[in-house]
Amino acid sequence: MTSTTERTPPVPLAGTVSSAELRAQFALRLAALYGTEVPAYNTLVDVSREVNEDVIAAVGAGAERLGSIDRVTAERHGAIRVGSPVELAQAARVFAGFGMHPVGFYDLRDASKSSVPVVSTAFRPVDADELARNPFRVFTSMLVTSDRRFFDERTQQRLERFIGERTLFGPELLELADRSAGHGGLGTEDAQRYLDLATVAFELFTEPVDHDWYFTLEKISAVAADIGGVPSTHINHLTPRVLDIDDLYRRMEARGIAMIDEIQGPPDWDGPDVLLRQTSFKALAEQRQFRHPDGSIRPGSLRVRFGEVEQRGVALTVAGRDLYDQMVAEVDVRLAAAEPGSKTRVEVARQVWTENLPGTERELALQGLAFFTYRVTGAVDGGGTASLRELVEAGVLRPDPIVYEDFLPRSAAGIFQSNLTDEGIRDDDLAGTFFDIDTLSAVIGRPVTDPTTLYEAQSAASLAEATQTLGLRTITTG
Ligand code: OOG
Ligand code: NI
Repeated sequence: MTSTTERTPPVPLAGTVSSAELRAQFALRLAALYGTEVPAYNTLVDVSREVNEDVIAAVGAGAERLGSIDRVTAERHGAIRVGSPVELAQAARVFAGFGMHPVGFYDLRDASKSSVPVVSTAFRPVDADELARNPFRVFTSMLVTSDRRFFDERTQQRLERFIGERTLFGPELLELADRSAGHGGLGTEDAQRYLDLATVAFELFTEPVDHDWYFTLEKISAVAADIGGVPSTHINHLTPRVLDIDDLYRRMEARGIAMIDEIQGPPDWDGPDVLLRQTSFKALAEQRQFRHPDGSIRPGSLRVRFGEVEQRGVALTVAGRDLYDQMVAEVDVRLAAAEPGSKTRVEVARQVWTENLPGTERELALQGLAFFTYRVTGAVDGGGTASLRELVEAGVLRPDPIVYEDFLPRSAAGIFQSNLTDEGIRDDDLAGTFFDIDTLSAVIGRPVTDPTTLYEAQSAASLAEATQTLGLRTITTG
């Protein structure tokens, strides 16, 4: 695995636009584009801004505990879907020029009840200061055409031929992206060209869609049709970040926008925000031109693109994540045992969380369940050993939460799923194609980082610095 220092971005030359500036511009360009394609997105952004302003007015500086208001206001994630290893490797080059690297492996084939034949990663900045400059990330899914649970041999071949014949990212775009990645930015003119070409690559196609091919695929999986049944990739959704997702959900419904039934991820509860909570409005009908077998071209409608919003919390350690996964499983068990309709998932979850998860950030830190950096706010007699607990309890160290920058497979599957009108077809008697973080790294041609190593490194560096500042030999944890 590549270390964090090896990933330190190259310092851009004077007169160039840095990859962080390029990334911020890229996020703005995509937002402008997506707002013209799916106007309901603009409503979501407006409501998100209102919610954030109200939280800041009510809570003040405390609202910035998980990121400055400037960062949160500008923060977006996008989602795109590609059809082959070649397309994914090229997407990785396009994103690398914006200082966005593959982090995390998500297998949505097993995480969903319905037919979602993709594996995914997220391209995002990895260093804390790059994240602070602009945290734009893109959840990127690749269709697994060889997976027999979804595609028979004939469909696989036809898919691979169709996808092999299209070009998502042209040579000029890839060349500019490589140059930007190598130099940490581009000269002003090249920067504009790179942004133009990269934005156009994610614009919705206008060419007609082969009607019969699209709907053959849609019967198997609407996600497969959206990837392998159309001439190019496009933004599936763009997601703003809010400080109070429950409030946002109510305000969107009050405006008459149909939201999915539930907020995905952790429940609304009295303890600290952890990981990620997400919700979305349902995919809207959009017109496309379809080419029919008799050669005629006629309009029809599709539902694939939607709007999503998220609230982020503190990143969990491996132990914290295990506990989280156990709580999710416990909620399923209790919900299955309850009288149908007597309790909502959120009600059950709130109960399970209250019983199992510490209700304060401090205890999350001291029990090693979540990641924090530590600020020195006092002094001790140097030279010896002290425990993290005694230092925090004496007010010598103050834990600051490290925000979760990644995604949750079950929520991602829930988001995919809630927007499918039909479950599709999946034959679980057949073996799937094997994929893990290493196979995905091989496809991309560069290592996909395990997100936990990034949080761990950040937390360990801050403890090492605190140990030195306090003149201690060691600070013991756990
Ligand atoms: C991606 C769905 C996952 C998220 O935020 O969890 C996702 C997609 O629909 O392509 O974006
Ligand atoms: Ni998303």
